[in-house]
Amino acid sequence: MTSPQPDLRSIAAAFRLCGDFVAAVPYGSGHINDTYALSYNQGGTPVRYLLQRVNHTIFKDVPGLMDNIQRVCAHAQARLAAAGCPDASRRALTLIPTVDGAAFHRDDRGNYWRVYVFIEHATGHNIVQSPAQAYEAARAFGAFQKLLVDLPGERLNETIPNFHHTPRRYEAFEAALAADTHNRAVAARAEIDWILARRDRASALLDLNRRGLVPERITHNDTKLNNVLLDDATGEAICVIDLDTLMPGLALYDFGDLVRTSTSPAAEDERDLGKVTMQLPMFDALVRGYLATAGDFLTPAEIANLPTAGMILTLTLAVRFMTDFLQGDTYYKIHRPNHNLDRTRTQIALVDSIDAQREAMDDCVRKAGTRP
Ligand code: ADP
Ligand code: GN1
Ligand code: MG
Repeated sequence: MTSPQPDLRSIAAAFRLCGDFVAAVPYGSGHINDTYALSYNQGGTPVRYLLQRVNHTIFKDVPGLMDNIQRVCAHAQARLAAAGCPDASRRALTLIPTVDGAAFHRDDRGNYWRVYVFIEHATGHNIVQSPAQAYEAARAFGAFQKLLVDLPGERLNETIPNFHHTPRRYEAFEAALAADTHNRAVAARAEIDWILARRDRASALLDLNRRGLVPERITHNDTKLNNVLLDDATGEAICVIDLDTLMPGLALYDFGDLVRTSTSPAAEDERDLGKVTMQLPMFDALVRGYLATAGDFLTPAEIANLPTAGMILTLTLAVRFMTDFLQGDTYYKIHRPNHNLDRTRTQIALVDSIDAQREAMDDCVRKAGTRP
């Protein structure tokens, strides 16, 4: 979102924050929202809060989205309290209400703002460093899905309809290609052809759902590695964050995006494609971590299709990044020319690496499924 710099101090004043405002600085590396760390002085002790402007161009029903988040955070906090958890505010996001008691603030320009308790001494990593990290991330997202199995109340709002609907993503890509409004197709011919050649894969996960093998669940839908905070001291995954896409979905979407973001030693926008590879020890750790918490409710088809999910989610992101490149970079934040094309290329390289190791990945899942 490009708009004049907001007056963060007055926006912060709309929330029930304790202490004296010190500073607000941009924070994190998310592609969608605008995130700031707010520093306050609470009687001599420095305290931070996490302030976010929700991207309402992308999320068209912010009140509905915030309703989902409120319900899930309250459910998580109730569970933690019932379990006697001593550090519940580090283990689940806690919204701080506005001075009027609302979950979000709307400013005079129509922007939506929210504040969370800042989780200190924990990091969302952009690149996986060890199988232990992969294990922890998958364990945490599996536990998060499990937490939501018995969420009371109505079906959650769909914050972005058809978010992981790969055939629809292909349709959007084909429309962008036909329009080619920025005359960029010529610069990406090889990548476009690669994507077109894999169109027949697009329905793989939806077909499993249609055949009744893979049920609808409540899923996170944006399980990239940096959306789970790992404790800086112990490496334990302590809190799942970025709940904007919480909605009905397939468990395989969540596992697939973990494979996409937690198996390669290269950044999502790495230009040296030789570095992009699906590392089997990371995949093995993801499978073990995920099954440790989700294994008791997943169906056999969900478990058997964990490798397919990794391939499909990575393919889908190749399609989405390419679509945004062709449309002139209107969706994802970019920080250099061709950024979305670079991101597309890493996804393509990762799908190729997954394809090349498919048998070994299937073996991994089979072995994990039979371990005690
Ligand atoms: P985006 O949708 O733009 O990715 P996120 O909700 O993931 O936004 O937030 C961006 C970054 O801010 C995260 O990657 C994480 O580093 C940091 N972050 C988000 N929530 C918290 C929190 N409650 N405490 C500490 N850091 C947070
Ligand atoms: C976006 O918000 P962030 O940066 O965690 C995107 C995801 C993509 C991801 C690619 C709402 O996630 O779907 O997988 O970028 N979120 C949305 O890095 O589109
Ligand atoms: Mg994020």
